[in-house]
Amino acid sequence: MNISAKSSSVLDEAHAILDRLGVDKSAYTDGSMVSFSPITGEKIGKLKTVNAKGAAAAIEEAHAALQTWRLTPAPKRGELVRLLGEELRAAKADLGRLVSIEAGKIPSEGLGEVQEMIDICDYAVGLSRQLYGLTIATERPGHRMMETWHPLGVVGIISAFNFPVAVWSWNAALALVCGNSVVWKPSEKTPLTALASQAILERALKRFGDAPAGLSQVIIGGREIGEALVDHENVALVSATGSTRMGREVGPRLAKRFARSILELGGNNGGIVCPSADLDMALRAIAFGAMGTAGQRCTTLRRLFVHESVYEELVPRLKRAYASVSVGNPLDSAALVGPLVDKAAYDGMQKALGEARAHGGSVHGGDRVNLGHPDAYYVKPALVEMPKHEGPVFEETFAPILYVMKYSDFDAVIADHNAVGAGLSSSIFTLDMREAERFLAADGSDCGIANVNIGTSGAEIGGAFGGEKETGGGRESGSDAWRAYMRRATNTINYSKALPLAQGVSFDIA
Ligand code: UN1
Repeated sequence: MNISAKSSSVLDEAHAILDRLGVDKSAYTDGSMVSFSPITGEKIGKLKTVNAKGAAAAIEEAHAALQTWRLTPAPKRGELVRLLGEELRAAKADLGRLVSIEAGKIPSEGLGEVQEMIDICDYAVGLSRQLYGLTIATERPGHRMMETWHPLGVVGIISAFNFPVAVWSWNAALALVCGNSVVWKPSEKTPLTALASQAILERALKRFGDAPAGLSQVIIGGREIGEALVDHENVALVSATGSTRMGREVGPRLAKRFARSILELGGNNGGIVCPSADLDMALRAIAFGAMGTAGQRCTTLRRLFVHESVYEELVPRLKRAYASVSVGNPLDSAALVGPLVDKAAYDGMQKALGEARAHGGSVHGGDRVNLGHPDAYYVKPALVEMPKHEGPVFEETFAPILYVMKYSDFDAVIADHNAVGAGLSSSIFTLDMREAERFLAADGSDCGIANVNIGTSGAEIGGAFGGEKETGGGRESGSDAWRAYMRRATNTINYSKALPLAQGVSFDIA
């Protein structure tokens, strides 16, 4: 393939954006890793890659940068992230469009992803003046005890195609204000948006002036560079977003060398519609949660439990919404549902639908939509009425499939809701305070995110993002997620003239 000789509007537009953002053309026209646009299925980049040795060199450079960055006052580190936020604001239209081109998102979701990046930058700037520890009462006179938070080290980021740039920014913005350096391995499906984000960061670095070289880098390549991040002794933390299968490999390898991990893995998110639910509101929330981003969010609604008393009212309306939703090219239409990322995603979806049928499920939608691009995979979102919570319902299929089940008993539906491996996001639609509070209580939803009268997807950056069980247990973004990017030291200072031992121990040497 000779990419530069081939002309196409998607390719041309992607290259024009990269050019405007200052990415060197040879980085994406002259290499061996091919990037595709799911919108047309065509090749839009040939990226230069690094191997494990190149990854190790990047890690070592980041480790050298750490030595000065960790001593830079945190509010000054915040200034770099403030500039990154400014550059992202200026580049929002371009980067959002590139996200649409490379990940297939509709324009408002591509732009929304960049907005998430801007939001986390703002958050991190404020945080750079709020990295605090406690002062703790001591049992000894003339002593003071406190905790200090120090930078952790090199932070490795492994991100997925579906939020190709926002997840990097959640981690990088926090890691940088916390005094760490960063090495990022983006998804092999979305390397162009990574180059663009790095170019935007480099603008901020240039304006900042004296940040150490190699402070925050992107490395483009395959599995071996991910392994280099996981195995390199100088990487203190790896924040990895992807499948549970990936997490099962990454987690133990990091644990083996006592490195830290933030794992943001699969989700099999459930929603419950109770008898008192505001059905108009529930309908919209379910539609966005299940069909938005073509079902390719970790937080996508995948399982819906509807009380038998409202099933006949809600489900036909949902079916109509599914039948009428616009599926199309996000770049030249007002479609709400864009393409699946690739053929493997389409095949996975069809396989799950086949299994659902075999379990007695009745499938509405799910067919391929032909837009004249043989290598692009557009589908009608599928709503599947399942007689029971079983079979493929237990699996996360990264595609727009919503399994709908009828329930009658509240305790039983909570048990079914929690019966899957993943524990990322969940929601309940009810106006009954007892049901709402129970869902949020210790014996309610077992997920990291539990919502009332809001769908499962589209979390704000201010809360901690992540989930339990097979989702991996990590937390990113807001709340006190920053603590995972720092190490805590407990300091006890004796300003007295005596040396009392804790717990009343005597140890008087002659
Ligand atoms: C993901 O799909 O990996 O809550 C992240 C949401 C977005 C982030 C999703 N803010 O849907």
